[in-house]
Amino acid sequence: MSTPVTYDLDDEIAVITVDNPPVNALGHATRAALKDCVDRFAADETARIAVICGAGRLFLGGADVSEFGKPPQDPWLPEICTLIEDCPKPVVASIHGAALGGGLEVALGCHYRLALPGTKLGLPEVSLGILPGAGGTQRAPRVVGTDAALEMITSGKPVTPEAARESGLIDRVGEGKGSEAARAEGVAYARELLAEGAAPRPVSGLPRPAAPADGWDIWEQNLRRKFPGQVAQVQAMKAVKAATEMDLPDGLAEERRLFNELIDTPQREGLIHAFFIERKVARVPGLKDATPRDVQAIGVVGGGTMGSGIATAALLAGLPVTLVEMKPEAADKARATIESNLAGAVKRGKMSDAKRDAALATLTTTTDYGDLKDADVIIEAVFESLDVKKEVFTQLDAVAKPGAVLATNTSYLDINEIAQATSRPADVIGLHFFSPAHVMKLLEVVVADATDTDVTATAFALGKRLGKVSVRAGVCDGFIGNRMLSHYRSAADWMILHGASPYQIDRALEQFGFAMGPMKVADLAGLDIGYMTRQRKGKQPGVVYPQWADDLYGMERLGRKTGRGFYIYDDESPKGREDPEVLDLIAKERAAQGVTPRDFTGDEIVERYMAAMVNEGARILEDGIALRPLDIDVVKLMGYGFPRYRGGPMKYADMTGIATIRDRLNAYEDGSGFWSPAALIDTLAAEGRNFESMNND
Ligand code: T1G
Repeated sequence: MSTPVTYDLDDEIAVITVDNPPVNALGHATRAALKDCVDRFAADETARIAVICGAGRLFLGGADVSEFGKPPQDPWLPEICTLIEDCPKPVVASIHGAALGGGLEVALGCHYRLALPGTKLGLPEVSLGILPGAGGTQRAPRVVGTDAALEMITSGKPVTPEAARESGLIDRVGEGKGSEAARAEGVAYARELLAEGAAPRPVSGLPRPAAPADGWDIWEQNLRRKFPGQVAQVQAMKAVKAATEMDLPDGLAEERRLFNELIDTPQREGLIHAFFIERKVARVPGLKDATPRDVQAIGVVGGGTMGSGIATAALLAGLPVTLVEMKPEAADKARATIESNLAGAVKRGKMSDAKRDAALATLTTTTDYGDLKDADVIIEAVFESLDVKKEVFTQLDAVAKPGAVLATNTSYLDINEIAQATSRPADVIGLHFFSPAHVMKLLEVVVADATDTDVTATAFALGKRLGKVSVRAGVCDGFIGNRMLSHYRSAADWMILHGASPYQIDRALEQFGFAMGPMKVADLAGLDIGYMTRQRKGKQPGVVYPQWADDLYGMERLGRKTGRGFYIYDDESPKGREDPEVLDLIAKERAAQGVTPRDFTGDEIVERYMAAMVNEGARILEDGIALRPLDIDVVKLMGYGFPRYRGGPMKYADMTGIATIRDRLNAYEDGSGFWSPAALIDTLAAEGRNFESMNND
């Protein structure tokens, strides 16, 4: 078994290389081998200086996240960082690709630091519900100052090598890219340091950092506002505060104490779950041996908001686009929208001016379907009408080259019917983008009955190229995300009819962690969207019909875009204020249905809402619309504002207890059937299993 850390000499320079693919995570074996190599360097009389670098695509990806929740094994990472720092001979960190979390903390234990261009340098631990636990909260403030360290640690955002050099986090930006260049640059730097007679320069020798300019109270207030309900950020701030009040050894002990408090929190469990499923979701059961088709050019039909957004996403990924619209002026309007989208990307630093110009040079807007003849994937994004889409696909069938993938962006229509409008149903698939399509990362890949597995594989490969997190879904009304949304929105309607106010529901769910409550979301999307859906679906047995929402539509109160919906939006209250007339509409409907309203607590609102969400998720699994619970979690986390630190609705159910969810549903059931638990929930509860046990199926 090869060692995960190697030691070799380049003259008097010891080169310690971490080689633990895929990301040089500092798991137990790697930590033990790294410690052995540092000890060997200290004892090696030939070696006068050491360089630590990484093999493969990056320096060090941090602690091994899969070890969290298990008993920690020594040597512990903080000890290794201190061992390096206390080394009697200088140690250089030569960084490429990424130095994240414990990876950057190892570098901070070194005496000199170099990074190659394009390297990500960060302390992202709070995004996992923890804090830098190997000295980062103590050493970073000493090196870059308290304010810069607080920003880096509480945001979790990486910095560039150039910014790191400016702040003093690193000493120099090297040249080249990749592990070989990192080694060469590190050795050259070490040789320079030897020539200068450089001595070890431990961070522990730096003075204790000062308190932040704004003071701790302001920092804490800001963190609680920016990260509502989350605990890691304020806890990390407390660790940095210890750095300003204690000597390094005591500060390290306080950091360890604060770190250990976070390790056992539900938020750490939820965030780690989210981290892993966002990667696992792409490994779709049954797709392993499928071969994606080659994609060099994209066609888009329809230049409205979605079509232009999809075209923008393809251009951002360097793919040429041919966009077809019905009329020249519509095609021109689509081009203008795309240009505006790309200008926004340049403004956000996602694209250079030159790349934007080059991308636009590969955009063709036309009214001639024949111009789609060379496209490898054609994505339809026209009006949500089955007849219109079937007509479009008939035309595509006539012009698309053999083997071209024909995709529809429909958000709920039957893709099997659309596929049957062509002579090549095996090449037809759904690519459900979320608006704005060039920004939202979620992509539902909707597999129809006849879709070939290599077409599905092509869709996932395209999604990855577009920077999306793709989730496989089956064909039904609303696929995964919108089908669930429809059901838990009806749970909210049930509660409104029986006494809860829409504003109380929003408050309870925002307190639970949703960025926006369902009524605010509806006002933002436009109440006409919900109205159209209800008209399409009609009244369903056992499901409360929100007549008050239809009344608002009839009053042309469509939400933000008309200044009034569930809330009133005006200069006095730009974020919306409650509307007594909405409560009157609801009271009228309760009276019409003979319902006597009762009080609801915030807890009951959340528990009913979540029980309904989980219940529909279980039915989606029973119907095979989602293959695994993790697919459902990813959809809700990436596309519907579900609080990330709870890991997703199915993770929430596991952490709550499946039997508890079942018992709640049974207690709620009022004879309408709306609340009765899905068979899968009964089965899992009876077998003592949970949804996680289905994620490996
Ligand atoms: N531990 C374990 N596995 C990891 C990992 C990690 N830190 N990072 C990535 N992986 C796995 C990942 O699940 C995937 O597995 C594969 O590696 C490739 O990942 C003490 C306590 C490094 C920028 O937060 O940001 O240090 O799906 O697809 O796009 O204070 O991975 O192939 O089976 O993302 O090239 C802090 C997390 C940990 C970094 C590379 N470190 N990782 O991106 O590859 S906490 C992080 C990343 C800590 C200390 C604390 C990215 C990457 P699979 P990938 P990539």
